[in-house]
Amino acid sequence: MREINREISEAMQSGKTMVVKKLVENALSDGIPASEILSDGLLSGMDIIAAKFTANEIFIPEVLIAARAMNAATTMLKSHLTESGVQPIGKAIIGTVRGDLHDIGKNLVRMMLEGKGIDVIDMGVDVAPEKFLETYQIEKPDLICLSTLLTTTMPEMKNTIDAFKTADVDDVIFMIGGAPVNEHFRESIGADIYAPDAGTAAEAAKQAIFASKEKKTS
Ligand code: B1M
Repeated sequence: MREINREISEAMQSGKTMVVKKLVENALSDGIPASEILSDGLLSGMDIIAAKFTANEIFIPEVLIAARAMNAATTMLKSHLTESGVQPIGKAIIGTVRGDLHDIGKNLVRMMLEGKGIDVIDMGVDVAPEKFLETYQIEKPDLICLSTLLTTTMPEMKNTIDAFKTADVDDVIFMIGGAPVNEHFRESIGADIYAPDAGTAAEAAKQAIFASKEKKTS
């Protein structure tokens, strides 16, 4: 791993937002690809945070400040991870489901979707099923993207899909993701796509939008 990515990882873990931002700026001006800064610097640092949190070596305040630094840095990488001037191929709504406040993974998925030329409406965290439905009715997106990190909020994914069924909305594609969910869970709640990571999510979203548009025109 490059030294600067190690420094980014360490500063992020300590929650030193200003230092992380400066290091990311330096790395970008040295020509280090944004994707490498993301994977070797930020995501590898968050893996260490996750392991320490699980082992009770650090607690919520430390995780929270690291997460703030992580979000600030990924925002800086956004324009480098997404192609500018791309004509939108479709529209998506994304949000973390009701009861869940985790947003780092969701934010990465949003950026990657934008990178594929998808217009994304980010509803933030703790989004209730009726809020997803209300926004769907205004925005009419091709895709609804649900994220969750907590096992306790996994049922909110089903509640959201059920709210659409109850409202007789069946022409929307549901994509789900987040650490506790998997393909088996996707099937059990009637979602259309499960993606394990942001890159896979973006490619799957693009393919699904193309397939749905082709179906509608044929
Ligand atoms: Co929380 N937390 N947390 N936390 N937190 C976890 C998730 C946990 C696994 C840690 C642990 O105990 N080992 C655990 C959940 C256990 C469980 O449910 N079985 C946990 C817990 C328990 C909690 C609290 C309940 C703690 C408490 O209060 N006692 C509390 C809950 C608050 C709430 O939400 N109501 C809580 C709080 C927090 C912080 C606020 C401190 C902070 C979040 C800050 C923020 O997000 N702004 C936090 C963090 C940072 C974590 C860990 C350490 C890291 C999560 C993360 O950002 N990972 C996490 C431990 C872990 O994940 N191992 C943990 C990096 C991120 C890039 O990965 O989000 O997985 P991830 O996203 C990936 C994929 O999952 C996928 O793509 C992303 C990138 O490739 N993906 C999608 C995600 N969404 C997708 C959607 C898609 C497709 C792919 O399509 C739509």
